[in-house]
Amino acid sequence: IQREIDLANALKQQQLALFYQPIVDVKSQAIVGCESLIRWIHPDRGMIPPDEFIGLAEDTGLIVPMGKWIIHEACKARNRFAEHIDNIYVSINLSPIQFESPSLVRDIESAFVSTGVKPNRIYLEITETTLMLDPLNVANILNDLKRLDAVIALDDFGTGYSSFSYLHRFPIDILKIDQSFVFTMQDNSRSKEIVRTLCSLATSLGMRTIAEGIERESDLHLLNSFAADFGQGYFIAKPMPEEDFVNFLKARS
Ligand code: G
Ligand code: G
Ligand code: MN
Ligand code: NA
Repeated sequence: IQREIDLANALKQQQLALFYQPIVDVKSQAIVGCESLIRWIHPDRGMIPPDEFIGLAEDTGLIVPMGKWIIHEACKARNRFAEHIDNIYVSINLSPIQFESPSLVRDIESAFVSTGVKPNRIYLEITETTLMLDPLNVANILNDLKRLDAVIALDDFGTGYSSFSYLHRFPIDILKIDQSFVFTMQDNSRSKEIVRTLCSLATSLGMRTIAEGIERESDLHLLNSFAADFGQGYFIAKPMPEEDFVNFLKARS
């Protein structure tokens, strides 16, 4: 219960911060976007990673107001980043619990309107878990979000149930290939074929691909040979505070 109170206070007392990890075009290595990733900067315990509090936020429902804050912050940040890279996008992770909130579409629309952000420069990352939860409700919400002109990315693809039916039942624009395949693709021929095949499948279906977990330059070269579109990973940069990310953009633009 103490942690629950702490987390509720964290939101009120501005102890939450978004970090940003750059995403590049695999071929040119130019920055095309970034993923926003939440951190809790605790006054006593220092930086707490999301794996240690998103679950609690979901169980208590706090993820809904927290998610609203994240969406708003990420939209504002996108406008600041666009001063350095015109067409940059920011992706936002959405929890399955946020899809149970009747106000999700309204909250996102109101963030778009109040920040004036270009909706197609906001990518919304969902997981297979969200799609399984309540498929009809989620399909309706995703269609509404597409009507707002947001972009939908399916995160961690390949780690959940990975049903191919997801790819035609839901309006998915982008397939994010999970890092577990990318880490191992140079040493494991099956991982490599899975990555190659997912790139080609996505392209055939008119989706773009983002490969996660690029840790070596040679990963980028291999992904380029598979015609992967975008990539992110420690080889390019780790998630970083906004100020560092802006400096990173300045140095690279
Ligand atoms: O940043 P890091 O790699 O530690 O993130 C760990 C996990 O936390 C990832 O699965 C990521 O999707 C999740 N996560 C990070 N930021 C957010 C966020 O803003 N909202 C939600 N719902 N999940 C997030
Ligand atoms: O689940 P999701 O894809 O949203 O989470 C992304 C997580 O992966 C973040 O916690 C981020 O810090 C982490 N991450 C990003 N790039 C790399 C990488 O190259 N290697 C490793 N080990 N983790 C990464
Ligand atoms: Mn993600
Ligand atoms: Na992922």
